[in-house]
This record gives sequence, structure tokens and C-alpha cells, in this order.
Amino acid sequence: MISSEAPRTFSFVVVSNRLPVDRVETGGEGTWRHSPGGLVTALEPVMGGNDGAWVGWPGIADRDYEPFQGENAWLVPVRLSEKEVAEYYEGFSNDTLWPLYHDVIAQPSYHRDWWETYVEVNRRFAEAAVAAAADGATVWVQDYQLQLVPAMLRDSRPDLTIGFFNHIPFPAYGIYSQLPWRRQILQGLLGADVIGFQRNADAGNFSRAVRRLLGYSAKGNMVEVPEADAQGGRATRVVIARHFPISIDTSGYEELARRPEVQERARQIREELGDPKIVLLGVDRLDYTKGIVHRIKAFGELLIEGRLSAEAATLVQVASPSRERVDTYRALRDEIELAVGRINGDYSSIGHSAISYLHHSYPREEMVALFLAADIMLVTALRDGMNLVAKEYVASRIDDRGVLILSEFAGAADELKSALLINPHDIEGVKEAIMRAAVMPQREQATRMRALRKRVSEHDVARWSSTFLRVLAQTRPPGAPAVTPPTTPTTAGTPAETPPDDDADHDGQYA
Ligand code: GDG
Repeated sequence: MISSEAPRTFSFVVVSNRLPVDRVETGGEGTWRHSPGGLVTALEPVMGGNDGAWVGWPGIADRDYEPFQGENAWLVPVRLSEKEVAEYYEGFSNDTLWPLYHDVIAQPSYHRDWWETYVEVNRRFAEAAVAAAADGATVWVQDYQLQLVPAMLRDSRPDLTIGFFNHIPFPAYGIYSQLPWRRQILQGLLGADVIGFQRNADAGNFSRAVRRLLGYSAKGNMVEVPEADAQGGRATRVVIARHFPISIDTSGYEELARRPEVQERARQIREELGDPKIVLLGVDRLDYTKGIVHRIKAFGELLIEGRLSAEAATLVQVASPSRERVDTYRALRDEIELAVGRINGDYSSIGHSAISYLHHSYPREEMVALFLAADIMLVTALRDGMNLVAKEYVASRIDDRGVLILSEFAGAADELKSALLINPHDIEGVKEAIMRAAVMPQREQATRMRALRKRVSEHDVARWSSTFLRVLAQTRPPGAPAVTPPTTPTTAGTPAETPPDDDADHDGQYA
């Protein structure tokens, strides 16, 4: 049947690898389930106030779904075949770009056929976005899976205002330049009007790659892209490349932490753990960038050396299942479980585990109860764009208690300076930080936690999206339809367009 209705178009379009809903098929019945990830929470307030569409993959291969109205946006599912999931998503995105952009902690795989599929799939996302975008619309493309989309959009629709946000790090030139398709990716990104990064150092790495690989001028936050003008003469288009550190729905976490049933659950968790003196906590997707093995090693050595006793201290490690079809992730799971098994074999007793290892996902209420139950939060990422878990822990500690141990290689370290900052590769340093946290006086805990909470409450996710969209709006030609940034109740009194704190040199890089 051919529909006589014209396809709907929107003045604001988000494009991300995944839709904010998952398709669940059980026994021939299909339903859409809201997937409350960080990006969904970040963009919901913006979508709610605008005439918005969201383009993304619904999580099931080889199925066509019609666009439909979701809670806050018109949802446009993009079809991917099994082969495309294997080559574009698990292959090029998760086994080439992910390890490369995280400083080759794992060896990236370079396959030409994966690259070709990445190009094809990026084109499909771009076409779906073009079809959904009204004349003069704003399109916001998310993350490393879709780096070619900005230029594809600009080629076919010069009327659009295009933003891109990279959720993961952008590596130093010496690493980035390994990529066989390094110029194509830069050209793809430079189709945007504004390219956002988590850290100042990421933006600096990007600008340096542009200078060295394309020879364009890139000073401060501005890249000058040479273009032909309408008469075939030379023109320059300015692209803004700068950092916009992402954050969380701070007041949502505080609200959960205030609930009596969540506080009761926190007490219960400690009881179930055998009422140890110190509860240490790690919460991560099971990923090699998160430094889970390093933290288990540090904890294990403290037990071996007798500096901590298994009766007095328990480590709870939530490792939520992730990318289980990629070989490196399977190998990591084995490595972590071997390390946990060894320590538990040596130090656990009947009814009490040295490490409570949980390979599950939990509802957010349970996560907040865990945060409230934990005296020490361990974020030991070897490289991380931001690390939202660090911010969630801080937001949940409405009692101003607890100590955050935070890797300096996580983007969050640029903002959360009152945490105990560590180098996760330095196992002795991690052990020292754990011991310092274990005996930290209540008053010092409170001073540090108050400073951390202030930062996270003044810089929440609504502020992140509104800052990005305001900078993007400033690049729009006069007369184009405006996108309304969300209101930021938690940041009342702070102008949303204030750039994030910027005390690092723009060209500072992590080699
Ligand atoms: C990428 C970048 C950047 C985890 N397990 C459970 C659960 N989670 C939630 C956490 C947090 C989110 O997942 C993970 O966010 P992170 O920021 O820590 O890490 P990535 O998944 O790697 O995210 C990262 C982020 O994008 C945003 O830009 O910060 O650097 O790598 O919200 O709480 N949530 C629930 N149950 C779980 O078991 N409910």
C-alpha cells in the first residue's frame, strides 16, 4: 500500500546509533521498551520542548519498522542487516575505532570490508536524517559510530545546521594517524558546524590531526575549512571544535537517594554483605577501558599484604554485560572472573565473599542504593571519555559521605578535582589511595564531597545540552528556525551559555 501522506519533517533531529527504545520480540509479539541510557536522559528535555525526531537502530537486525511517535520524539528506525551489525557495529565501531580512540589499550583491527560497510551504514543514517529534517532544521549527530554523517548531510542539504558530539576520547596524533581512513573521518566530522568533545585535550588532539593531515588552519576552537563558493571561487567555512563535558540528571539521582526505600535498601545491602567496616564499589560496563582488572589486583594485594582484611573490607563489582559477541570482550570476562575466583578462593569464607562480583544489569534504584552503601567508589578507567558513574556516585551522596577514587584518565577528572585522583597503571598508587580513603576522617570526606556535589549539581546534563545547542545556534544563518534549549531548573542563576571551566591548555594532549 502506498501512503498518500507526505513524510513528516522536523526542525530538530537527533541521530545516534541506537534509538532511545529497544525492540523486544517475544513469541511473535513485539513491543518497544524505553531504554533509559545516559544519552536518552540527556536529550529528553531537549526533545520534549521541540518538534523533534530521533533516527537510530532499534537493536534488532534484518527488520523493517515504520516510524512512530515515542514519548518525547518521533522515532525513525534504521534497518541494519546481520552482516552490517557484524561489520559496521561490532567490527569497525567496536573493534577498530573503540580501541584506537582509547589509546590502543587493546589492538585495533583494520579491515577494508568493515570500513566499506561503515561508509554504507553512515550513508543510510544520513539519508534517514535528511528525510526527517525540515528546511533549515538542526541535526545533532552522536558519537563515533556516525562520524561520516555530518559531511554526508552537508553535501545533500546545505540548509541544515549540523552538530556532532563525540562521547569517547579523541586520541593523540601519533595514535590517530594509524587509522588507514584517517583523512576521510576528519572530512566526515568537518561537515558539522560544531564538533563537541568531552575534554579540552580531545579537542586539541582533533585540531592537531586536522592541521597535520589536512593542512587546514586550526587555532583555538576554530577550524577553517576551505570550500568553493557559489561562483567557484575560494571561501572558508569556520567549524567550531571544543569541549562540552557531558553530565547526568543530577536532581534525578538526588531524588532517588532521598527516598526512604532506597536508603533502607542501602542498609540491607551492607547487612547482606556481612556488615563489613568498609564497602568498596566498582560499577562499569564490562569493558577493557574501565581498568577492572587493575582495581581487583590492587584490592587483592592489599588482602595478601594484610593491610586490609577480608572480614573488614568487601569489594562489590558490578560488571554489566557488554559487547559479548566481540572476542576481546569475551577474553576480558575470562580474565576478570579468573582474578575474582582466585581472590575469593583464598580469602572468602562460607557466607562471606571478599569480592561480590555481579555480572548483571540493575535498575537505577538499586544502583543508587549501592552508591549509598559504598564507603569507597573505585573508578579506575585506563581511558574514558567522561565516566558518568563517577558523577552518579557524587550526586547520590546527599549525606556528604564516601570517597571517590578517580582515574586521571577519565574525562571526569578535569572537573572532579576533589576526588582522590590516581593513575590506574600505578598499582601501588591505587593501593595507597584505597588505604587513605579507608581511614579518611569524616570531616575531610564531607569537605571533598560537598565540593564534588556542587560541581555536579551546577553542571548537569541539561546544562550540557543547552550549552551545546546555544553554541550551535550561534552558527545558524539569520532567519533559520530556532531550537529551544531545555530549561535548567537545577542550574537556576547560572547562565547556560557559560562555557565549561577551561583551565587546561587547548593544545594539551595525552600521548
Ligand atoms: C560512554 C563513554 C561517557 C552501568 N551498569 C548499569 C547501569 N550503568 C550505567 C551507569 C552510567 C552508564 O551506564 C555508563 O556510562 P559511563 O559514562 O560510565 O560509560 P560508557 O557506557 O562507556 O559511556 C563514557 C558516556 O558515553 C557518556 O558520554 O561518559 O566515557 O565511554 O549511567 O550508571 N545502569 C543501570 N544498571 C546497570 O547495571 N541502571
